[in-house]
Amino acid sequence: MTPEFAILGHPNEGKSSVLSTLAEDDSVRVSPIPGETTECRTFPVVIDGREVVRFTDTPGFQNPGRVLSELQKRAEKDANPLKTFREYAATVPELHDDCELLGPVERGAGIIYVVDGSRPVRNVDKAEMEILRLTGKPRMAIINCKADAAEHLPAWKAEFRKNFNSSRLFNAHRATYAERLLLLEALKSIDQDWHQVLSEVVSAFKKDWAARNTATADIITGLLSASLTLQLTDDVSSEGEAEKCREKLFARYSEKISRMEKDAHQRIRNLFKHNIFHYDLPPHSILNKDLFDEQTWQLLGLTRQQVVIAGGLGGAAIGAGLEMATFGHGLGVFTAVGTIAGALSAFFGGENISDRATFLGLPLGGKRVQVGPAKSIDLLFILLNRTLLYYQHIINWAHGRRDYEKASQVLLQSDSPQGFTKNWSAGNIKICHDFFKVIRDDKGDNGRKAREKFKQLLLTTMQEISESD
Ligand SMILES: Nc1nc2c(ncn2[C@@H]2O[C@H](COP(=O)(O)OP(=O)(O)OP(=O)(O)O)[C@@H](O)[C@H]2O)c(=O)[nH]1
Ligand SMILES: [Mg+2]
Repeated sequence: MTPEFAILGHPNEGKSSVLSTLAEDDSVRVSPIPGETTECRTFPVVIDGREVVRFTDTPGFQNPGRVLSELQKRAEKDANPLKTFREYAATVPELHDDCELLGPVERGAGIIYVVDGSRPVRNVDKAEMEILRLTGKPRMAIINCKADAAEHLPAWKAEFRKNFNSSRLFNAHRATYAERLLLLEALKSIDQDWHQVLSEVVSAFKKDWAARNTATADIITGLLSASLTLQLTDDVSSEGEAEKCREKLFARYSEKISRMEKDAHQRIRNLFKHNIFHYDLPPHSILNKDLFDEQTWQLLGLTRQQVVIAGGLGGAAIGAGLEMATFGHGLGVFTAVGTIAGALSAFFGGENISDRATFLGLPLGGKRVQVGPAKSIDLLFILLNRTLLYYQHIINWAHGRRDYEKASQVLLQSDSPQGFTKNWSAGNIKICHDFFKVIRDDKGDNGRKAREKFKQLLLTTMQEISESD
């Protein structure tokens, strides 16, 4: 049987937000106005086509004092006081919400009680907790602090010790994948009968996460292969035209790669079930900079030491990298070479590659200008770091979070201005280098091995990002 948990509590404490984050469902309605949820609604968590657990959103308690006294009255004489109370409450209009919210509990759902721990405990809360205790159902309390205030936490915890099988801090706006798993793990302990089935739920969550990471690794290798092999050519008739043509080609080249990058990011976002909102990155994020912005390249490219390592692995792949590194970051990678076009041509070619000998068999005396494929491994590192940064944003964006503008200012202070590859070892650089070498030709055993190793490196890195705070 699929385990069900009902999220209960006072109005506006963040019940729907907690549910949204736990179930990774951004279709859950959340609102700053109390009383948003008026009917129960069940959200299934489906993994591999199978519903593994379901969470039910409920309206907040409206009359906890009255509900408690009615329940207490019945507790003395009825075999099932919850049932007889709900039969009674169904006939009293002002008890609509209270009757509705206890529906899932009556049918056997476990209870997750949500409070905003940044405010003091009041008598109505105590009444609600007593109601839940009287139901006799397995229950856990969640402290969702809406503001950064810890002074009331000891009082809340003391109440919870009396009334719940377990309690946990869980922030609907900031909870990460690791914290969601910890919460599910903790749910196991609230009732022995659920231990087995919830262990299966936890394994299903882990397996699903690993599958998403694998799909992300495929998206990243696909993006890198497509952009690093991208090649644009155009024909011109004179040397004078060639310079203009190169510039145009560079513009098209960078546009195309930017589009491929956006598309890859969109696919990653879908994998992690972010559907409804317009996703704004924090203003300080390096991802707001253009892919071909100088700062992007300074911060996310190879370090000087890594350039030297890559150089040692065989000159071709580092292209202009070594030259760039010796110019020094302080000078500005791009200006050091003179012009953007100059810098780009160092990285991506852009020279006249051949005389355009014939057109329909007639000699024209023109030139063919070619931009790409990337001569240097730097583009691989830039795209890789940017995509991993995007991944970090996406996996840490809690689904219950809806205050996008405010959120974007505080979100992810951990968005480091440097790339994830900054501290990579020579071994890892070699894996990237080998991947870069086979990127244009993935046939044969060597190509397959190099791709596999690179993908493994991506998976390890993503795992580390998932598990870090
Ligand atoms: N800052 C902050 N705000 C939160 C948090 N959780 C919820 N909120 C906000 O609190 C308000 C109420 O959240 P809901 O999830 O709708 O609360 P609810 O308990 O379902 O409310 P009702 O359905 O009206 O009973 C919304 O504006 C949320 O964005 C949190 O962890 N931090
Ligand atoms: Mg709600």
